[in-house]
Parts: sequence; structure tokens; C-alpha cells
Amino acid sequence: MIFRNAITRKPGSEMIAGITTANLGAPDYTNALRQHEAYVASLEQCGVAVTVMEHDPRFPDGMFVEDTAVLSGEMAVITNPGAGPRKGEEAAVRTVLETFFTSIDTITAPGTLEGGDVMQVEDHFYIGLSERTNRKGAEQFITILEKHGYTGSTVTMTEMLHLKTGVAWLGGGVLLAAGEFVSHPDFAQYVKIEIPVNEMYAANCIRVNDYVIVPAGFPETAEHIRAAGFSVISVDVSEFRKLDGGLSCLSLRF
Ligand code: CIR
Repeated sequence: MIFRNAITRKPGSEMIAGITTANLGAPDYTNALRQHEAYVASLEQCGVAVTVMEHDPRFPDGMFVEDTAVLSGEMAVITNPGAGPRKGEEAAVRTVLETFFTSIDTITAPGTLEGGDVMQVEDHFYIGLSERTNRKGAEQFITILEKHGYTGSTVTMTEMLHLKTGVAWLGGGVLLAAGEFVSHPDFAQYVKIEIPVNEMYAANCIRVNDYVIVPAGFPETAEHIRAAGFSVISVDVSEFRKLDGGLSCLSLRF
């Protein structure tokens, strides 16, 4: 899969009020801005054109744009985030998507779905049933997928915030997996790179064209990915980790 574009959203100082379970303290906004710029630069290094949206003071978690949409080929789906304070973030994302896509589908209440729960593997989409994504949202999404010639299936999960908190598709038959996903029956057919317990956060990597972007500070994971034949770029996203966010959450790639 070749990506040509990415959408990101700048963090605003309101980010310090973002949702978190991390217990790592409040993010440092100045450092977060710097890290975000480096993140955008890493995407550009992978060969994608990056649209950077402005922040909106109403949405402390707005920079985690991945949760507001799912994009692939001609398909664009605006989600209905399951987290109360995040509802509404998707409106500005829709406006940007309208410049790239001719038609946009939408997940509607009572269905909820967040993009962090969706992992594409070739033409199939895995949908984690998390606290943010419910069965109705997943069913609506599968109907949309089928309209576009894709398939989808739900994944039961109990430990992680989002599906992609613990699993990442690297391509070439290789899956990064942590915690409950290492021995999850739904992923039994893939070659797995198992994330060591002390590097759990590094399960959220992104394959972008010729590179895998890996969070800085997780040397064992980076080494495993290199050993599997991938070129690694490491990017420090420690300020976003404080809000349970990772590399994938910070962009929409298409
Ligand atoms: C939230 O709890 O919604 C944000 N603080 C973090 C979102 C992370 N997004 C993702 O994993 N896709």
C-alpha cells in the first residue's frame, strides 16, 4: 500500500486537559509542539504530503486525528468517537477530507467507532470492540467496507485502550503484537514480532511506505523490526504518551 498523503492536527495548549490513564504527569506543551513538528517531518521523509490542521481549543485530544476517520483508497469514513469529550472533533476533519474524497460515509449514534480500533491488513479490516467502539458502530462500518469491496471482522479485547494500542500491521505478513494480542486467535495466521512487556508502548508503530516509524526509547522493539528487514525511523512522542496517544493516533495516512 502506497501512502501519498497524511493529515495531522497541531496540539494546542488545551492538550494538558486531554483524557489519560497513563499516570505520567501532564504533557509539556512546548515540547509537545516540537515533537509534533518532528513527527510531521518523519512522515515527509516517508514521502507523504502532510496537511497540518489548526487546533481547536474545545478539543484537548484533537491532535489524535486517527480516531476521527478511516481512509483507504476511495473510501473515507467519518467516525463517531465513543469518548464524550472527543465528540465533535470529526467535523473539522470532514471539511479537510472533502478536499480529497468525492463521497464520505459516516458512523452514526448509537454506533460508536474510533479509528484507533481499526487495523487494515490488505483488504480486510480488524475492528476492536473496545470501550470506544461498540458492536453497532462496527456493524455500520462493516456495511460501508463491503460497499467498497473490503471485508471486516470484530476483535474481542479487554486490556487495551484501542486495538492499535497493542497491534500494528507492518506488511509482508508481519504483525507487531503486545499483551493480549500475542496469542489472540484472530491473529494466529501472521508472523509475529512480540513486543517485550517492558516496551509495551512500542506496539503502536506505523508502516509508511519504505519505513516503519517507531517511538524513540524502545531499543529492543526497534531492533526486532530492523532484524525483520524494515528500515526504522524513530520519533520521540513522549508528551503524547502522557495522554495515552501514540504514533498512529497522530495522523491519518492515505
Ligand atoms: C483518548 O483517550 O482518546 C486520547 N487521550 C488518546 C487517543 C489515542 N488514540 C489512539 O490510540 N488511536
